[in-house]
Amino acid sequence: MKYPRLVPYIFTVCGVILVFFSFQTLYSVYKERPQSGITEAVEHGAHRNNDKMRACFVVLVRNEELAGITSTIRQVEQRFNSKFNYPYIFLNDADFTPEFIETTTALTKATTRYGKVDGHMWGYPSFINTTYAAECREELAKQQIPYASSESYRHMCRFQSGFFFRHPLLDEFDYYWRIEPDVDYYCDIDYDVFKFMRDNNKKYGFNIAFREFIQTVPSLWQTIMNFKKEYPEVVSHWPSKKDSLVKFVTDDDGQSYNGCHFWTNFEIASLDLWRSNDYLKLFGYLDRAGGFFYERWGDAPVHSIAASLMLRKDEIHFFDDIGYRHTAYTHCPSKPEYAAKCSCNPEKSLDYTDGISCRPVYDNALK
Ligand SMILES: Nc1nc2c(ncn2[C@@H]2O[C@H](COP(=O)(O)OP(=O)(O)OP(=O)(O)O)[C@@H](O)[C@H]2O)c(=O)[nH]1
Ligand SMILES: [Mg+2]
Repeated sequence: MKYPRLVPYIFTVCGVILVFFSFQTLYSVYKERPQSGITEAVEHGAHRNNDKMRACFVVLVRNEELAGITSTIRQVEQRFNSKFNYPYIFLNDADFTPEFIETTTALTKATTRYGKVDGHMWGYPSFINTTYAAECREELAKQQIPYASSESYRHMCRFQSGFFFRHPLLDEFDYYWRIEPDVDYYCDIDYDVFKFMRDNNKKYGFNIAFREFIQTVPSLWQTIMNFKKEYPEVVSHWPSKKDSLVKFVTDDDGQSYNGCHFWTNFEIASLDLWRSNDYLKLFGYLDRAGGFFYERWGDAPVHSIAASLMLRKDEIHFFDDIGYRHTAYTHCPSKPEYAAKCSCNPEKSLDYTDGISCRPVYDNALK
């Protein structure tokens, strides 16, 4: 080497430069870190918005409805879920057949899970008099009410009212979208409906409001009113009449039920609504009153009255943009901006059909 005496100086200069840049980097990291709790909260919020939602489709279905659920899932995938990949949770009171599992798994890239509903969620509770229940079914059948004589329909309604959200396969989720066999979804949905629910603080979403056969729920309203009297500490959490949607379910200031309900064969909602202590207490009270078996209480009036009393009206959302058919009834959005996304006829929409639809009652209750 030509200048061996320079080596220590070169090392010293390099060391100084290295230390200088290290300090600068550390300083810039320090400067860019959130300086207050507020910045941190905003960042956390922004991060949360991009999180995958803990949400799923819930499908209570029988093996023999495979063709019907295949048709529904094809549409759900095409209209929405091929873009978002939310899992499907299939539930059944019997074991799913390998054919059912194979066929439905092949319909989607999303995860599919299959669960059996056990006896305490689907069956007679010990306090039900099954002989009397059979007599009640016979009585109702004389009135030509759909499913009047069906036992399984009653187990289904009780399960959908008080248990599906407690099935272990749903433990990891916060929101659900209920789907059924043989329905149609008519519109492309290009945004994440679950994020919409969370970001807008919505707890319950529907698209058809219908009038119930009142003969199926003669004592439901009075039972709920009795609950309100007996549990003032629960009711004290509920919104005031003015802030709730109570006018959706009663036309005479709470004297009686008007039969209006959200059609629960389509539901997008928060699972916490049903898992809340308030709802669990209410459901337990209704269950013990026996109306799921001695009458034919549907999950639709039960969910609808509960949501209308327990939620503020701004927590309930009408999904106008989700065109839908179940049996003979359709909701098809009429706003021109949806025309290009939907394949249904707004003139066939149930929304303002006299005597059957409760949309006018809903609109009025919102005021
Ligand atoms: N596993 C199982 N699923 C059922 C049973 N009864 C009904 N379901 C499901 O529960 C949901 C509601 O049942 P539906 O028979 O469609 O009741 P509904 O919508 O009031 O009546 P419809 O107007 O005939 O469609 C559907 O997803 C059915 O597949 C049952 O006994 N076992
Ligand atoms: Mg149905």
